[in-house]
Amino acid sequence: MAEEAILGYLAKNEEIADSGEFAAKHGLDHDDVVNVIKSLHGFQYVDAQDIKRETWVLTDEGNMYAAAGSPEGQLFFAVPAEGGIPREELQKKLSPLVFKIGCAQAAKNKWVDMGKQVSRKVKHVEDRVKDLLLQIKDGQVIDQDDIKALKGRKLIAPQTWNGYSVKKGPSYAPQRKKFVADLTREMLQSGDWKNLEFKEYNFNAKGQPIEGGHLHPLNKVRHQLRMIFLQMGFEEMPTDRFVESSFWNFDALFQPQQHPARDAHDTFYLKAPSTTKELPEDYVERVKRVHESGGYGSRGYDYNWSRDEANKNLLRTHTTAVSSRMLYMLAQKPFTPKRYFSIDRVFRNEAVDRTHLAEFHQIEGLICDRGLTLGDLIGVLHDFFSRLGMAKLRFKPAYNPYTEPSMEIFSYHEGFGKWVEVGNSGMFRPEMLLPMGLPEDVRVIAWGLSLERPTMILYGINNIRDLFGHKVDLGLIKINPICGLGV
Ligand code: FB9
Repeated sequence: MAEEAILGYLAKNEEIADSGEFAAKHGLDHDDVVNVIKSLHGFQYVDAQDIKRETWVLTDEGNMYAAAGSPEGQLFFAVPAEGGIPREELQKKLSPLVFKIGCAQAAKNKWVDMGKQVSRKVKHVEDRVKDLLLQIKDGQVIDQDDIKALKGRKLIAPQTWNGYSVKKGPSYAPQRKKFVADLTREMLQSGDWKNLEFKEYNFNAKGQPIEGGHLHPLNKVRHQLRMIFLQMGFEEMPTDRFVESSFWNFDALFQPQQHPARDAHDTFYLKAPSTTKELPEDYVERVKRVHESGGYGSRGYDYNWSRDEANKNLLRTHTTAVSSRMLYMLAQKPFTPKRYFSIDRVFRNEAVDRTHLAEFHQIEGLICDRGLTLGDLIGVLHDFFSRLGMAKLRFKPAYNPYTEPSMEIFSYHEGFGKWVEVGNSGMFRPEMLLPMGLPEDVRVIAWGLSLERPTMILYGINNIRDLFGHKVDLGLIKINPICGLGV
């Protein structure tokens, strides 16, 4: 509609001086005209210069008086021509705002006498304010003093009117050529292609965003760590069993039954199924004995070991529970050296804070072989962590119920400019290994760390809730960089 009008008008006229007048003259909505001009300008059918004009528009109050008359006008006509009207009476006839302003203005214009009885002082009045407001509404230009007065009464407000003057453009045509995007068989057969305009290829067009799956940063780091373990000749342990018995999670690791980690406010015990179905009875007997009275050179813990306690089911607190199962199974066969690793969820009934949730992913590595020493452990830790980009390590003696000696591992983090605790390690106690049936000279060195800590540091995530759980912003999952570990 507007397009034909504009292109048609320019066919016979040099220019459209003012899009506003043009729209008014052709009964078109100026906004439509502006949109068409912008589009025609984009395709160079026309050359549009924007013109600005300061105009005045009525405020909401201005619109009210343009419709109903100015307050003073309404007040004057509410006063009977003869005899006047009691002030209260008059007040009831008008809204509080109109009455208040009306009184002031009508008095100022000496139109009425504002006593207890309100009466007219003149026969007839012109509601000039209303007329002026209507003129402005109609886009007419009025005298500056009147503008100032109406503006002063907040009945009008300034507005910049944007329009265009339009001339023919370099690719002007009385009608917009239909640009076709594709050359079709029909066009070739009909020969229509000869007088068709083909749309230019926009080689900068972004194209449809290809949606696809995105790996969570935790899974990217997990993948890199798996690659590192596999490259170091480790086998992955099956970790799909979140529910474990206290026996494999604690007792098999020679962790005493009254150890604080075993009480409810550190461990999630299950209401159902509350107890495990079966355990290797002969092995259980040996674990009971080593806890109660030792053996294998150990004097044990000297307490009454409870089978019921060992039977309790829980959410595993560490993947070391998987290591105990795997080492026990290994001991049931002729001994062969093994390198095992696990990376999966563990659950701890701990206070949640910036770096701790009630669950995290534990990474664990262990090497089971004859005559291994602490030196071998330190050696493999240097090998493992150097592949994570952490070459400078320091070790601090530590304590775990299932390893002796034990060491906390620290790495110097260039970025933080300080030593960061990057894990824990140790040599599994004979009280753990020998009851399983592993040969005397077999030693098992092992270490553990979390998956969340390195991921938070590598991806600059400050609060663990932004990394894991229902508060994670999916945007992060979609646009996080590849994991540079081990590459
Ligand atoms: O992950 C930890 N720190 C860490 C690891 C890597 C890292 O990489 C950065 C890119 C540079 C940064 C930090 N930690 C272990 C150390 C601390 O964060 C510690 O405060 C929290 N620990 C968790 C347990 O919290 C209760 C991290 C988790 C942890 C601790 C110990 C083990 C596993 C996970 C273990 C073990 C073990 C020991 C002996 C034998 C077998 C397993």
